[in-house]
Amino acid sequence: MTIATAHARPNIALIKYWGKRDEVLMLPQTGSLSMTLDILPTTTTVELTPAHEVDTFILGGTTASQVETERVTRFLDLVRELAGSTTRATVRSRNEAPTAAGMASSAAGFAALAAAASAAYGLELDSRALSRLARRGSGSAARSVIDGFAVWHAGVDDETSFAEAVEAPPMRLVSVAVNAPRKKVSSRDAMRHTALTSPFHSAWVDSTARDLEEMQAACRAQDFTRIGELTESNALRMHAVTQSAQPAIRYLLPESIAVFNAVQELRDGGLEAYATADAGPHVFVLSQPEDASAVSDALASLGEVRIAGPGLGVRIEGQGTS
Ligand code: 2P0
Repeated sequence: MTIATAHARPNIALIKYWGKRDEVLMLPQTGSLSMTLDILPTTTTVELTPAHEVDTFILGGTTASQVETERVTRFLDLVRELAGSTTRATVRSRNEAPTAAGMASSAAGFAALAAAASAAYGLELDSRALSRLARRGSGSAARSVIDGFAVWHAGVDDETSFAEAVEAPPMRLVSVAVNAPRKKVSSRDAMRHTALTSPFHSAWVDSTARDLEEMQAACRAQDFTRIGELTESNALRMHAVTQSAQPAIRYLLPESIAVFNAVQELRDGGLEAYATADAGPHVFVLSQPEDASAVSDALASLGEVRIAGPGLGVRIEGQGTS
């Protein structure tokens, strides 16, 4: 194959990844657990261009920056190494999620790039190998390879650090996009800074490892209440540890806190909902499917709301010779 297109969607972690133990292999300090969403897809086409001396990266119809293109080239180098190729490529990617605003666009982006590039270069990778490859582009991308709910095993080396599907009860995530500017600190820099400077980081790592065990047990038991409690407390701890770095990193804005408060009030009123947020100000609210509309209506005055269900992992949508 010399051209291939893949679709992937973002995922939101219910148990978060925040810290690497190996920055080259992209091994996390803890495992994490996520829901791949059925909204905001990324579509990526990789076309081999034997006549070119460099890779080209077109993002949303515009030539990407040098920094973005270098990151894609480093990732394509891994694929070329696996395929025994030196051929350059043109990558065209379209993203429905707001890039760099805490909507997990790098997860969908690198899951789609891993699938499209491996197909274009003629590799046949199973889901585990694709998850390991996507991880090298962006850690959370390992999880967007997988349908529905995924656990990313921290692992001890390249072979053992991959995501796979887990059973979970039916759930929805209501995204509440608050009005916010583009974020200033990337997740990658922020997690490194947190690990280096927060006196609480080791407590974060220890407690997240325990949270993941408990979350997997709650998923097996189909215990929505426990899943929700763990989701919200793990997210708040992640934001606490970033704020305990020196200097502090704050992703949550007053508008985000208002959503966490409103969710608490919904619970107090008998509507079961739990909030989480990634490295940005937007909030995602976990509910049972039958409650999602009520949760969404109740939060609509606080941001742009959208209900997401569990979505498909990465898929190749077309391939051939150009
Ligand atoms: C997560 N996040 O588990 C956590 C929670 C954001 C907050 O994974 O350096 O883009 O590329 O591996 O995956 C975002 O970080 O970072 C992330 P890299 P990534 O979803």
